[in-house]
Amino acid sequence: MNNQAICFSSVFARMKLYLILKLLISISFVLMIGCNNEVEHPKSVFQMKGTLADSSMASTKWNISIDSAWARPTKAGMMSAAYFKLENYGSAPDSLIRVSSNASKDVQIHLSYLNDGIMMMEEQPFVTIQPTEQISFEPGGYHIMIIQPTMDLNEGDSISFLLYFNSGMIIDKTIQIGNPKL
Ligand SMILES: [Cu+2]
Repeated sequence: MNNQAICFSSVFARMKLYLILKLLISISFVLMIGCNNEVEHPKSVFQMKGTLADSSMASTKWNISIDSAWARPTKAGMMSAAYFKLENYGSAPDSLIRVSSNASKDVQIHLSYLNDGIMMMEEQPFVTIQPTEQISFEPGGYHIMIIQPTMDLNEGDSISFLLYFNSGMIIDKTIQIGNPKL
């Protein structure tokens, strides 16, 4: 191999490395957008989406249950997600508008979706549940993102959540770490 050929192949190798790096950076950027978006949602977002349930404390019977709840094990400072089945057996629609936890000061409502074969996720300002409706928060769909938990979340541990609804209802829920079905 002469000098020129060696030079050419090393440029080619560097270009490949550059492209791989670029790909990795864009993937991590997508993940960052998915998880670290701390943007406050102004009221206009609620109005834009136009589906926030119009439930007032006076007219709503608070009849929402949360079953089959579990959260992913993880280490402190990493990411976890909580899943459950939400059911509205009351007569009025309601919307889950905020979630907080003792495990992290940054807990978000997320929705995962496929975009060109890549799993993405996006913060949701709220999730509306109609009377008699069941909504499953599950891997690949809605989930509660627990960003950088302050403690290790080990299988069998429990963490607590407060789920705030548009009606004014607040559900206090203890959720176990680890999927009971696995
Ligand atoms: Cu997420």
